[in-house]
Amino acid sequence: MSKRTPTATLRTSRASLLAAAIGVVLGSISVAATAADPTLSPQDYEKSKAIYFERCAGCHGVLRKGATGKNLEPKWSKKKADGTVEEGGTLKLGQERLEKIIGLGTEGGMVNFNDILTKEEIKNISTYIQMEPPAPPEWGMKDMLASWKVIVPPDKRPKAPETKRNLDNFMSVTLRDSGEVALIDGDTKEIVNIVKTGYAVHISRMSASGRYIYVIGRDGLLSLIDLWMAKPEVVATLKSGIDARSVDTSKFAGYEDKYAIVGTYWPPQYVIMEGDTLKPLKIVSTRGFTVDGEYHPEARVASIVSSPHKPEWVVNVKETGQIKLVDYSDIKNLKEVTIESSKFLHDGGWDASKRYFLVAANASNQVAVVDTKEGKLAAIVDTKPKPHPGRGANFVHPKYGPVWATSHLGSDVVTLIGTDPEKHPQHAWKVVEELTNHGSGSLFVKTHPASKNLWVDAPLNPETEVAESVSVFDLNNPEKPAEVINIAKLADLPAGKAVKRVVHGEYNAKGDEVWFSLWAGKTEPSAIVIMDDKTRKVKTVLKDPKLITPTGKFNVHNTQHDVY
Ligand code: DHE
Repeated sequence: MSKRTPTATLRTSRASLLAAAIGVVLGSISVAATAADPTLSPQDYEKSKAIYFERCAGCHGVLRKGATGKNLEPKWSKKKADGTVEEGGTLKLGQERLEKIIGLGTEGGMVNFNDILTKEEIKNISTYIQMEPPAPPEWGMKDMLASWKVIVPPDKRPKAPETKRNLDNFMSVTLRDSGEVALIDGDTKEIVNIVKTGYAVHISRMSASGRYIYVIGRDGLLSLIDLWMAKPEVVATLKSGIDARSVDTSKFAGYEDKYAIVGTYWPPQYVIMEGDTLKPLKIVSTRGFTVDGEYHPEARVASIVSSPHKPEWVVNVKETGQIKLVDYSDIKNLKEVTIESSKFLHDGGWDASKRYFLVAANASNQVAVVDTKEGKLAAIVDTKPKPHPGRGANFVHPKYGPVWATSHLGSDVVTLIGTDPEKHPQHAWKVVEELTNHGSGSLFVKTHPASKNLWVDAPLNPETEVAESVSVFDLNNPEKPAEVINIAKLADLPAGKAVKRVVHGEYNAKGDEVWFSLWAGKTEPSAIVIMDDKTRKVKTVLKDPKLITPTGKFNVHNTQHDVY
């Protein structure tokens, strides 16, 4: 890559709303650009930097080396197997082409941004990515301790639940663009509270007891919510990093509610903390070598899952393809098993027995399977482009026995992988069937042990009709073509500019309702559509104006017990 002469040092403008929202990542950062290169005014640069962090870094990386999304460095070169060198980069693609890709999206799973960003923003971000990427600062123990807040200490919290509500069926709903979660009573459908959490809040996970919800924001802010309070509130926070996506807790017997772990995208590391106060205890870097033996400076932590059978977390390192089994029985003398799998690890879930963890290596078009009993890789399964399971879906296939399902960002199939090496060894870790989804651009599949349906979304499909619909498969007869239901129409919201993307089905605790989010623009009405699982008809639509950009929904029971 070409070296450039730094000509300007740009500082975060307090006036920039977005920049303020993501805090320290946008602190003072040097920018390298020469007069001949694409340039932006300091204000547009700061705004584009914030948009890049908010909308693009997750897929393309802070250093823009690419993962789920393509490499976006201004210039890159790579040696091919035949010894020739391939060159590329955003400078080569050029302004016009970049604006087109960002505006319209691609069939490969890149969403169209023309309903999310203004024309001016698309123009500026296209210029911004032709400039050298700035590296954000590190984030160590001193920074974490300085950020750590215990708002209600454990001894001042309730000794027993202060509510008669059925906490087992609460839903923690991500309100993505307002940086909040809505706590909804799944039985009465009332919003019990809306609490402030991290910016562009991402996921919620439960403590083993079901009392605490851990919510991670993209800014690395971890919020701990105590469900036992009459009105559940945030009782502790920790800024665990600068950019984060995953959190889990210690679920093995004897360690319930004792520890939590956050995996960060930047800096690339994980942090272990006390479960009830969030006091940080240990930070472990994940920078290192890929399965190909190349050093990667941005080896980000993607999914984390907690074993019910051992004091162990499965920590998936995206860029390196290394899966860490982290033994939390002795934090001071921490033991890690490092399993080589496949690069670009992203999201995944347990098989029905919770012995095997299946994780999408999405940009490698593979699913890696870890045998957590043996502490070994069980298989790497080739799939259609860009598998994206969420946590996947487990069911017993009438022909192939127990299977785990994933849908795909880059293909319109739903892949079924056999998961029972003991009773169905001929199907284990093989793609036994590919069902046809109503489009590509899918993010999540969902079923429940009490259900005979498999629900599949496609929110990132560039076609509005597809993005606003779901496919429902009959698990008694999976080959039968899916019923396609336009969920957005059922909500009967006023027409707006933004596509009402239907995202993330989540069951209630009993498994007789499926909740879908309509993820529209920040200033446009959104909703949660609750479907009756048996009849596949709409049951209720939650349209409260406080539900701003709802996306992920985490049912307490299903999240606590990994039911999917
Ligand atoms: Fe997610 C899970 C990363 C964008 C909603 N997402 C995950 C996980 C990772 C991840 C690593 C697994 C966590 C775990 O299990 O420990 N997500 C990323 C990204 O890097 C990406 C692609 C881009 C980004 O900039 O963040 C991204 N994710 C999104 C969204 O835009 C979604 C659709 C809406 C939102 O609210 O952000 C979104 N991601 C989710 C949800 C889950 C998730 C709902 C949990 C699924 C579950 O059922 O458990």
